[in-house]
Amino acid sequence: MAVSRRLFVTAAAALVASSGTSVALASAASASSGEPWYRIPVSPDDSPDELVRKASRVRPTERQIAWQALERTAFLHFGVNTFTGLEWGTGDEDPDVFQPVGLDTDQWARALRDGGFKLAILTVKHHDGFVLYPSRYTKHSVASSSWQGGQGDVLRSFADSMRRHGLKVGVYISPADENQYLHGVYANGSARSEHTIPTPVPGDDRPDGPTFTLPATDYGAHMLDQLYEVLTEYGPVDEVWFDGAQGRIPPDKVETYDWDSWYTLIRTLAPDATVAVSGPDVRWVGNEGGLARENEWSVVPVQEKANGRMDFALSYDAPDMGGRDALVAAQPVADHLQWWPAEADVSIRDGWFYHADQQPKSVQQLTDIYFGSVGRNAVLLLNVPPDDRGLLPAADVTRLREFRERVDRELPEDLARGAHITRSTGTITADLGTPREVNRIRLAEDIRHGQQVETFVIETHTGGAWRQVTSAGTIGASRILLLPTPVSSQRWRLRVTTARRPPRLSVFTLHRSHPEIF
Ligand code: FUL
Repeated sequence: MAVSRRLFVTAAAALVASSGTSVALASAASASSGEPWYRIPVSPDDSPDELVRKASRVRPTERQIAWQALERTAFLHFGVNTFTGLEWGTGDEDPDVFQPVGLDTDQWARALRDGGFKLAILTVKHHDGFVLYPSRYTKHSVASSSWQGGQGDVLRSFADSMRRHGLKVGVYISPADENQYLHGVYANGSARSEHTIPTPVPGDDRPDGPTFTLPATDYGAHMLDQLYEVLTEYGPVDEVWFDGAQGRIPPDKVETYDWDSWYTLIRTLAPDATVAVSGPDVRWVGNEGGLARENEWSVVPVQEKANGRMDFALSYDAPDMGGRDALVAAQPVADHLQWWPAEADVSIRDGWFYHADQQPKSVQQLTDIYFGSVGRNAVLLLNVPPDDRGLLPAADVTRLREFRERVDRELPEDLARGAHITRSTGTITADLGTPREVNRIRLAEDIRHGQQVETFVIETHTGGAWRQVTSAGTIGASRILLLPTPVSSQRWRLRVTTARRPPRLSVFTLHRSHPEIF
């Protein structure tokens, strides 16, 4: 490999293009000029008011704003488990079990697009370590299967199909790797040392590209090599998903992951990609039911762990992640307040992988999940597992379409469109010209100005006075309120009752769902 023409990126230099940049700039900016940024340091001496003031200054990055706007994203769990019936593989599967003879990733893309999804994340590597593209760094891959004569490449097919159908591309790359554990690489106790990435292999015919010198263990370097392959050979990647589970690897066999080096590589090779959920851009909502909290904050207290890993300062399942009490409760361990928005993952079936005896969730369940995630300031990540033919099952395809149609009927035409709108700080009033029945209300803050609303009320003007119809807590990037029964009024008002600083409201739409079709 002709490294001389490559761009060399060292750990220090790469920080300039990595999450480290933001950290460095955040500290500098907030300390010197008082300007907002996506991550602001906190101290145990900060008063409760100071914590809230700091939280009000935190802002999302451009990539977080773009990610939040996706609203509906999909997971595709697919791999050797699809053929063995397991949820967590063993790492010593015969690669020849992988035989998706009817693979049609265009069918996946069409079904997801028709379901309203904007991005799909493929399990390029699950905990078993089997990878869905022909990697130079493992034999546990599609290249060792007789499927397509060892020439198959699911990742390429997936990425091409998604882009062709207008979906963004995400990759799930499991940090836990049972195959590498069995080969004595994962958790082998090797010290962190400088590695040059990509590691040359015999007959390497890759064109020149950037070369990195980064600290890593043996296994950390293996991950870097695979990340390098995925991020340089398959076109632009929009989300890299690192999960936190250990699979079947014994809990005492611990590999301390080289997060800082992995993030540096990703930021340099895929600067627009969000890194979730063991990553700095997106956090796990804390359950696998697809449900956000009633009041979901995108500014949360965090603490930095070994090798730059971003972690929760409060427990991931705390009932309040970012309200005033949470900011104070986290104070002993929090080192920063960060824009770390919630991603709510759930599977359309009971398992993450396909099992013939499971059925997709009902339209009603999916609709509840939609209101519980997108309707509560989170992005929905719905898993739809391809079957052992390599197709999304017909029942799931139908269900995805029905789900999209139902959401469309839940939130039809905005009745406030064309209404006479008046605004003052924290209040938007819509005069519809004539009384209209409403039972769904959609709200948003312009998150470029942070998340500020703590409580608000919805009121109608009835009998000469404003009367409360409903009230709630946070708004954030997306809040959808469901009224149990339709309310008819000509004048509707959103009034913010508590906020961290004057909010910028960007959406106030009124809808009457079409119950007759449900
Ligand atoms: C978990 C994994 O252990 C599951 O198999 C699945 O991939 C889920 C999305 O994340 O941590």
